[in-house]
Amino acid sequence: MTPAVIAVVLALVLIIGGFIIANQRGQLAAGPRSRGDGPKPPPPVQAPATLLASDGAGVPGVPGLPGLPGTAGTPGRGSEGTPPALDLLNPVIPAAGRLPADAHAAHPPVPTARAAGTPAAPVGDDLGSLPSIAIQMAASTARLSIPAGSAREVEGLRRRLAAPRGGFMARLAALFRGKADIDPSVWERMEDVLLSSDVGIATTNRLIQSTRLAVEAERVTDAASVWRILKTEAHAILAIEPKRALVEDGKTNCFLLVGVNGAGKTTTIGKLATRWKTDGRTVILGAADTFRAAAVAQLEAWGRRIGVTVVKGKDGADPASVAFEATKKGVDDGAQVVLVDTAGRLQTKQPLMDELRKIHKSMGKALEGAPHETLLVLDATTGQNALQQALLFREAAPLTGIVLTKLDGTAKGGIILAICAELQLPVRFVGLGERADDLRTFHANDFVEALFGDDPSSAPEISA
Ligand SMILES: Nc1nc2c(ncn2[C@@H]2O[C@H](COP(=O)(O)OP(=O)(O)O)[C@@H](O)[C@H]2O)c(=O)[nH]1
Ligand SMILES: [Mg+2]
Repeated sequence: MTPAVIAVVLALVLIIGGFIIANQRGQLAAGPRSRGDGPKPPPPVQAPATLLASDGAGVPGVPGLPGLPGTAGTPGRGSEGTPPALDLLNPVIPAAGRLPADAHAAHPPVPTARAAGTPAAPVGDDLGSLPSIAIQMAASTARLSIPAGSAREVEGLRRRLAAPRGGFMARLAALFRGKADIDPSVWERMEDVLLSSDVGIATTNRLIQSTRLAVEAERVTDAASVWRILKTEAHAILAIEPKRALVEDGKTNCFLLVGVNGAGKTTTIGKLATRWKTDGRTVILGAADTFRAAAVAQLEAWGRRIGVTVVKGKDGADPASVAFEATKKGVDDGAQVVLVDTAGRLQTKQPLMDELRKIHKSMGKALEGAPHETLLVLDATTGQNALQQALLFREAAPLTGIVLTKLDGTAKGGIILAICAELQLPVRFVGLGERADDLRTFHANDFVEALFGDDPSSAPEISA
């Protein structure tokens, strides 16, 4: 045999061997009751939140119990691969809250416990297929709960979240309220509520699956316990630890805000500047949305109101040069905060992304490491479309966090779960109105507490 023939034979053996192993793994992960809707092996089962610390590193209070891969705090599928081509001018709006079958091609959903259209299985019916180690771990840690939030903060949030609480949460709570025990159809009906509240297919599946897993591990069927577990699993999705403090002392902290027109960038900058100025920090604003004179004027109005310097260019100036000048002024003045506003017009999608790339780079030229935060501003009322925007903007600049605005204006609000689960980016702030003080620093504990309350009876009656 020549060396070439030996090499070909060896390669064939390796490929066939690899195929057999991969196939066996796929069957293991799918278990005996997988959906059976295609030959593709589904990704492994997610561990329930009750198993995980918020940073995904392990279980608090349970030494030596490691976190499992692919869950809270670990890079998710959303950060891998090439995002699908997106057309924001013609967004895919899923009918009845459901995404088209190929919408998650680059982000395959966690398999559901049931195939579409088939009746939901009774509680725990298909949990025999879950790895027994996961169930044992869940059982041993099932009593872990979310750390208590600050009562005042939670109460304030609860009032401002009246719209999503009256819609999304009220519909969810209605599945549990007044019931001693949950009935088997609860999962199917929960799926409908989550999908129609902008949670999205992938995250809905993840949430339901991990909740069912933990419910089985705890061996509970009463509505109050299932509600508590659902809340814990939602918290695990939302609790993504930011990599750094927003404003570090002794340096010029530079922020770049990006997002589509109308998302709330300029307003958020005004709100942040108000907050940090009130805290006694020196703040500089950069008007790099030079596309419309009105945009510069809007930022200047905020600057005057708050009493902070606004760096702007001449009409039609290069936005990157404005961002550079603002950053440089921040450094020269020893300012603690520089906030750079940008344009978000989608009619010129590609130039916008090129422009953002240039702005990002120019800030880095003015100060090494800047911008320290690139925050994507998303409007919660745009639902699943916000997720598509995020995938697009992520190509233009390395995003470090999300500001989710207008949560006061939607009866849905489930997009916050989808954003965290699929993008694995921390939500830094939520916008709850148009006023300067209507911006809240996002704390997953407080947020979940405000939305869910102690039990289903604390949610309002359905109002929308
Ligand atoms: N209800 C509500 N309105 C908001 C919020 N944030 C921004 N807005 C409003 O959304 C509109 C667009 O905001 P703007 O900051 O100009 O968006 P930009 O184009 O991204 O800069 C304005 O009317 C804002 O007052 C919010 O959290 N809640
Ligand atoms: Mg603006």
